[in-house]
Amino acid sequence: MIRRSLWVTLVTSLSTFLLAGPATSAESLQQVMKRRGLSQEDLLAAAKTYVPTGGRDEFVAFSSGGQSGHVIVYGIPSMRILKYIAVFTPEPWQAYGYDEESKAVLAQGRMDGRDITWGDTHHPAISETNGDYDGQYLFINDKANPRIAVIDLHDFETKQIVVSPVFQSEHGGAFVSENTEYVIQAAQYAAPLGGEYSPLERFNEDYRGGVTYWKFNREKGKLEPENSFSIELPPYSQDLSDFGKLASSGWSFTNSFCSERYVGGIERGRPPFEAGCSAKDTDYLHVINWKKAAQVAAAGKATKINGHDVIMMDTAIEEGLVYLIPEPKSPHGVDVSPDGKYIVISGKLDSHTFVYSWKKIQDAIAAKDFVKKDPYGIPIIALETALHTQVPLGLGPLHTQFDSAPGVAYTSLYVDSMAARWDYVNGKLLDRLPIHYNIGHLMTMHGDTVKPRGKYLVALNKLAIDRFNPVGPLHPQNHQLIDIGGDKMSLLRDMPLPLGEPHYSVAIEAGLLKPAIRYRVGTNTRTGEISPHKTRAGEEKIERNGKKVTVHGTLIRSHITPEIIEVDEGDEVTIHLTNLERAQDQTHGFTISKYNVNGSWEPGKTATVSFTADTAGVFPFYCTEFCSALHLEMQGYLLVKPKGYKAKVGELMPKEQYDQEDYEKQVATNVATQKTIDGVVSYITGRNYRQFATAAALFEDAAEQLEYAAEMKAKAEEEAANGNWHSATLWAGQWWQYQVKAADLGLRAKTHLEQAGAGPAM
Ligand code: RUQ
Ligand code: CUA
Repeated sequence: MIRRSLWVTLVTSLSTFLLAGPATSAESLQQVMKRRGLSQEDLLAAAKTYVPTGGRDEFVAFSSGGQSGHVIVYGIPSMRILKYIAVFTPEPWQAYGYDEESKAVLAQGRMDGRDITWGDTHHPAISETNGDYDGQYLFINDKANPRIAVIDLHDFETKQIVVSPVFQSEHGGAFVSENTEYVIQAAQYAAPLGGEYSPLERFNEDYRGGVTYWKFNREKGKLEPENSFSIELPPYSQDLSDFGKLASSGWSFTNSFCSERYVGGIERGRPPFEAGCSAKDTDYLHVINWKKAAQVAAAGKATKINGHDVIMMDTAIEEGLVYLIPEPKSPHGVDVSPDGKYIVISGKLDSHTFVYSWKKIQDAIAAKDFVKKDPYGIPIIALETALHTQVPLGLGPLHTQFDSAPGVAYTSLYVDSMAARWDYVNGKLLDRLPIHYNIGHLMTMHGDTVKPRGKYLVALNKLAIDRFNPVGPLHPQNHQLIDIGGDKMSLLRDMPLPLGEPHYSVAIEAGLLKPAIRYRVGTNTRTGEISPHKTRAGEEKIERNGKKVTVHGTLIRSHITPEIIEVDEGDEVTIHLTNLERAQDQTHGFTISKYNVNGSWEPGKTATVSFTADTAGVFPFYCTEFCSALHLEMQGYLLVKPKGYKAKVGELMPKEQYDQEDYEKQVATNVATQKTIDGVVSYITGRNYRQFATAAALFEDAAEQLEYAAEMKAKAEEEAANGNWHSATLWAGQWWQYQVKAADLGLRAKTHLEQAGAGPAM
């Protein structure tokens, strides 16, 4: 009974721990500052970003995870990492790419019959309603393998991957229209549309760029390839894009580089791409009427390429869907102002940032005020005609984000390693702040919406160099948090990111996110539907059909049902498990040693693992999440019998060892435990605990555990009545386990109520 006394100690020490207040430090603030060499500014920055233990951040950021193929979620201003969302790449903890349900999502991203096990994620986009983030969905692109993924922010899981039917690479995605009607994906490196071969000699004739508008069905939470379309564009290396908003609603903007149409060939003695692609002084901004384009596609005027609607250039020109405007050399970002009246573009190789006027562009289109046509016949509006102003901000300007103050924007200066704050309406530089080092994207709160929130700016830096403790030649990434609430920008904090390389990120007011804490029991989380393999307590079974063995099992603290799975060598085994927990954060894992089987089950989830039992032997399986004090005991065996195995005479399960005395001892313990529990319960029910969400949830969980305890009690008593003392003792032990869990939860609820100063029940 050593284990039992340990339990009591655990429960008591837990409650003492919870009741004791935080340890007080004898050191004064001044002493700490001196010891750690902190300045007043450091302290101020710390105070502006510190979120006390148990506290919450004001904003939640979603950052691209670059080559990791993931999305990184972190809080602002604390810059604490909250989650990695697996998108294009398997991730074992979330079991993404390990259970059959998530494998099916990754399989949607197969290309040319090939599994692609990574992605180069660049630009996340939060779904919008009336031009502002609504917190429902997140989209992100894969630059290397032209794909877009849909993440449901109800559970932060990837639900869908769509593959471009026409492009060989992309970059200008994902960006959403004001009501998330469409998600944009622009090609990057030109190639024949649809993946055909053509020699580089035919670059100008056969190679093409383009922009895809993926139709989003909000009710289903899915992109609809059948209702999506593309526009064929010249082979100009289309780059970043943005949707128009308010004044420029219905239009979208995509810039480009290498409009020189240079094809490289350094090994053939030709100057490299970088020289040939930056020879001209300007590239082209593509101005596209997407609303009209959608009508043109719907009217059947598109050509099918790989079953996908493509509006060919001739049609696009004829229908007045596409216009070009020269833009500064090798541009990167194109960003539409919150009112939709201005379009900001920076050329990496031009020290000016250009502001175009939507009004002037519109007037030029209406008046057919074009200077000439490009080699493919697309009308070109003169730069002077469309330009509102150009401002010398610094060297290597890249991306722009907006402030809550009207007319104020922030632009990253890659070469100067600075962030510039400026007035894009009046063309004035306001402030510059050094960044460490080489800033790429930058991001303000809701900074690309119709309603930027100001407050903070995050610099997504390309290099970290000497900012952190060295960890070898591959450095962490560095996101720097900047206070933009005052007259001058001030640097608050460095955040090392050990996952790279992030490009863009977006940040939403935390209160706009409403993630679930549990699933309806039996949910296939990747489809959101109830799984046909949902299994309730008591419905667990192992079935055989020829060589196929199917297990329907359940997970709940602290056991896996079934605990013994016996198969024959060569059997194909499928295990469907359902996590029956309703309690918050009670995830269970499941692995079978040496079979590369791994899964994660959040409360309510049903998921499936499968394998061929091709190695005979004894393979322990267990829960991989430290879910409870008896987590280590959440175990079982897969027994794979070798071909032709014959049981030896006398093979028996180990002998029974408990008698009536043991049973009675256990029952006495349980009765005593119940007294303690009753005391806690009456304390809680005597208070207005329902007004304290945390306490109420803990109490609810405790009540559930007590129901299980009652079930176990009934089983124990039934066995005892039949004189099966061994079984009766074990069931009584199980009854006690549930009591302990209930006591633990009840005590936590009680402590919470005491600390919160709960009053008497009404
Ligand atoms: S891009 S900075 Cu996709 Cu700007 Cu990388
Ligand atoms: Cu369930 Cu550990």
